[in-house]
Amino acid sequence: MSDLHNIAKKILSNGKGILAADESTVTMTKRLSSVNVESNPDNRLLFRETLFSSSSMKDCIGGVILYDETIKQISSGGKSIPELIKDNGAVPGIKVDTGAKDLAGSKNEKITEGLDGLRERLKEYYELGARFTKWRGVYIISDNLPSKLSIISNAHALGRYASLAQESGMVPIVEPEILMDGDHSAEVCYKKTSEVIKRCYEELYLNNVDLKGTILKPNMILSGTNSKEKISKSRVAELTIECLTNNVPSEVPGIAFLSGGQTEIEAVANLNEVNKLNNSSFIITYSYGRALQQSALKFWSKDISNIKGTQEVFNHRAKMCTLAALGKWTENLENSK
Ligand code: 5MM
Repeated sequence: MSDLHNIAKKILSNGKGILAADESTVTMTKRLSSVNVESNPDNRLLFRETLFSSSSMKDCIGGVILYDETIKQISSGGKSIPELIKDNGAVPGIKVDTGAKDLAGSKNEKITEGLDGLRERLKEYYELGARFTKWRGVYIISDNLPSKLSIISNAHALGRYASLAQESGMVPIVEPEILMDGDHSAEVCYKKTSEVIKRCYEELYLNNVDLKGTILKPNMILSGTNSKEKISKSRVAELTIECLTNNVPSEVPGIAFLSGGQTEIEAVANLNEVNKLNNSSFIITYSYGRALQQSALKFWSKDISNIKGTQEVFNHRAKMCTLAALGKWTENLENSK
């Protein structure tokens, strides 16, 4: 089996998931400001290092997605951040897109940039220890959106990125994120997500990407944040599984959801339900940013020197996510802190 297949499996197996700690400095500054902590390189490193050295890393976290600043930082113990992550049993990864910018020709939509010079940046990240990468395309739902232009151009970029990542010896995470914003129904989310994912795989085929050495990071099928529709978690799971089995080629080893603004409990309960129903060949797990970090960040902000306490909060979240990735999460376990 090729190295890429092994890396993808290592990241996803045994209920492990991915910690998405790849917030750009702008996003991280928003997160830190929301809890009244100054956003500077030292504080960003301290919070992230606290998570990366938690005891739950070994059993729960298969991979950590880093941002350019973090992959080059040195931890307080003197190890590089990729080394610290590796020593704690996980694979270091890196976000390689340079962000979603306004899409010319379509008002309100975005196109993710970062292809220029990507081959050279990938080489540098590999040397720094990264063994997987991530690129996120962002789509919005409203009457006629996402447009054909957004679907085709974001998929094109994802295809070219994935091929370059594999050429550099790293597993590409392909993340087409349909935002939850809007008043649309879950049926509409299902239809649009299907269209987006289908087009992504057409481009991955075209770019000769080895699908067994990739991971998909999609949204779950949910109704929009402002929708009046309330659907049960078992309906979310049914629609999500159906959408994925109909549109994701079976060679893809695994799917790791983004949390997308769901609360920590919603993200864990929905993932658990999906796994209870999963009879596909896909490993289905998490690649959460907010749904893994929110409580820990809030706790840490009260006293940024309380490393142990912060780690306990994070360990609980990581454990709950892993139970959900195995379809074994319950509310009792959630509350058994
Ligand atoms: C962690 O947040 C990442 C985005 O940061 P920027 O917007 O600053 O680039 C994001 O790519 C993340 O990996 C995914 O969206 C999943 O995060 P959530 O919080 O949705 O689980």
